[in-house]
Amino acid sequence: MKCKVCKDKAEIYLRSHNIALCRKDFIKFYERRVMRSIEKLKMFTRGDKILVAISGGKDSLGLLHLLQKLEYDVTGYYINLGIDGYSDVSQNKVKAFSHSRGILIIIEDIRVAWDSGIGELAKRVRRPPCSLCGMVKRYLMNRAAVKFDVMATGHNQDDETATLLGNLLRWDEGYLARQSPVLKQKGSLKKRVKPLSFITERESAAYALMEGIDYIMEECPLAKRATSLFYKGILNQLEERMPGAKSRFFNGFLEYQKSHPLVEEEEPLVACVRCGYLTTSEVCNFCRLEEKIKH
Ligand code: Q46
Ligand code: ZN
Repeated sequence: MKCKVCKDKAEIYLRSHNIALCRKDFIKFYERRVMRSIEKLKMFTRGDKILVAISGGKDSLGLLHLLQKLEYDVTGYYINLGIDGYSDVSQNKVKAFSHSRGILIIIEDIRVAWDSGIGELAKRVRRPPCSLCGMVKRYLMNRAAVKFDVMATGHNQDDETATLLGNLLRWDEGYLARQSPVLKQKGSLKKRVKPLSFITERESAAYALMEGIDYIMEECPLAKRATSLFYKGILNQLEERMPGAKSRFFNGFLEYQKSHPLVEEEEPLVACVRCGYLTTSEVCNFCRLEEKIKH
């Protein structure tokens, strides 16, 4: 197969775009699409200080790499969740990435404050690990983002589509209203953006490989029971039968949302009496968790 642009040997075929591209032209094509999302949705500009949340995986490291390449002002933010056989490997990848590219990365380790990893904590407070992990990560990221203008995450189109399916299956209006590639700043909670929202998982993996990014390939071992993986499997089966179904589903939702905006029932946000974080109750979930762990 030949590259549609330069007629050299193609390295990737993109079924949903019906084009084959060589390495050089795929990278250009990929970067142009991410750039377009950033500009069209006014995610950030070159004057903004951007905190990029990274896990050591292809999406987040690929995003950080791309934004540095495009000369944005970026800093990485990594949380070591203390997951056996996984977190230390991913932290090493993140450190090597930071050294080789001269990108500043802030590293936080939850074991420093709590003496145990997220799996152990989840057992202690009897909560599903991913729900606890999500809450802890959100809190720490928002806290770290205070000194920045915007926070970017590496969620790709497959992640967003799986989330959308889950939200629809539960008819969760609140989550549906908030599902967007751009979430505006709310008080001290900084603006959050997902520049890879229109990039598939496969494209993101291909970009990371072609750009020589050494990322952690294994999934988090605690993800095995995660429903999001199950939804991704279902959506991939759908895509197999009906090419383009995933992006039609996701883009269609975003279009629909524009003309029929769902109104999020907003509970007033107040500052947590312990830490000052914006929350809907007197004490935020994070401080409540700390308290539970202490006892
Ligand atoms: S890190 Fe945390 Fe994920 Fe692992 S425990 Fe679940 S939420 S799967 S993105
Ligand atoms: Zn608090």
